[in-house]
Amino acid sequence: MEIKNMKHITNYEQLKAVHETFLNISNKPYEESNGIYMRYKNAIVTPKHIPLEWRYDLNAENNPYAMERIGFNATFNAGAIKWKGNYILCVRVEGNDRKSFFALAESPNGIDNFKFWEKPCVIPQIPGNPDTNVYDMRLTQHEDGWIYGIFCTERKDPNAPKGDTSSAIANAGIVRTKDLVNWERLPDLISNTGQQRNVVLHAEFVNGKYAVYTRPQDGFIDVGSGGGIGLGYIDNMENPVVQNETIIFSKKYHTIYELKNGLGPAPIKTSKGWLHLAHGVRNTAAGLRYTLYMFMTDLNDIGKVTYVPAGHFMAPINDERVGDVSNVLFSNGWITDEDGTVYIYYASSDTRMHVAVSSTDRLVDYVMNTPEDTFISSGSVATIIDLVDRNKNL
Ligand code: M1P
Repeated sequence: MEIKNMKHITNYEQLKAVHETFLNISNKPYEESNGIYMRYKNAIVTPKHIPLEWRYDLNAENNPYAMERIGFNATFNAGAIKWKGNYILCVRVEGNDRKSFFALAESPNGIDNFKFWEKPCVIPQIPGNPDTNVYDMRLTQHEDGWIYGIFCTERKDPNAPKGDTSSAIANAGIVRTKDLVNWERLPDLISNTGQQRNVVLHAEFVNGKYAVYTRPQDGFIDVGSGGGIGLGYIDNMENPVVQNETIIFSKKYHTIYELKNGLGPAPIKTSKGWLHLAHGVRNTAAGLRYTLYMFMTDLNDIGKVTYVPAGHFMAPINDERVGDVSNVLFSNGWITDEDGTVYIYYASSDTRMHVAVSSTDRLVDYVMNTPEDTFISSGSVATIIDLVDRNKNL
């Protein structure tokens, strides 16, 4: 039976043509910028980008109403890597069934025309201990020759009291690949500091060891006493025991990372130090607010934080503010071109992916020359007056 006035394409060729036109829409930057980065107007990967073959049974005999058979809810928190000259996002795709998985989307220019590869990634399971849900993969091209993907694996808490159907345990799952197609599963991270999320592999060996940024947490949501970005070392990724884990960047009262924080993508190496992008979380009457911030660590001592600009680097604006989990920006992927252009891939409100473009020079300048937080209002005023006075004397 037809439904009166329902606008719906039932011709598959037409459906494909409309989808193809949508995928090829070009993206334009906002006219205004703060000089630090240039945000692009269109979201770059959304559920509408999901291939029709994943959503529809395209056999009209099986699907006479041309109805969607599998629905997708969100595409967000993507890892990123430059691969064979193209820009690849390892997207967290969430189905209507609430399960997240990883799928690669590729663009020739990093800002638009992202298209998913034919099929989602197949992540091998640990025998007898399958992941219930997986998300937020950080891709690191390590100097050992492998591309590692570290992601959050979530499983039901086996010690949850009867009737508690929500308590879960988060840990870091680890895969590696040489072609982005075949993924080898390694054991999950072994850490003695509680649950783990936002674990990121550093791209270089440090004193012959693998270095991992961690985010120990007491519970699934609350970081509790373990809060902060940690750094630990692993001898062998096939037995990933984290040793000497210390917190290098703590949460702190009355900052944008008052409640918790977590590292984004693997840091970018520059002549001045390692550039880091992270998220900071604070509580508000409207719920948690996630913004992005940057900091730098010492080139030769990666545990030493050298520069921390005050406040957020990026916060949700306009439509970015609203989604499944509103008031959230989250980033776990960026790509640096050989000429120093940096593509910052970020998700808004746990719903869709965006891009902002900057350069290593600008980001280094931002991190080194933005005033630090004084942690009190009168200090902020003094910082502003200092700038006003210096401008007056020009
Ligand atoms: O909902 C916001 C984010 O919450 C978690 O991040 P964190 O552990 O730092 O609080 C993750 O579930 C992340 O995927 C999500 O975007």
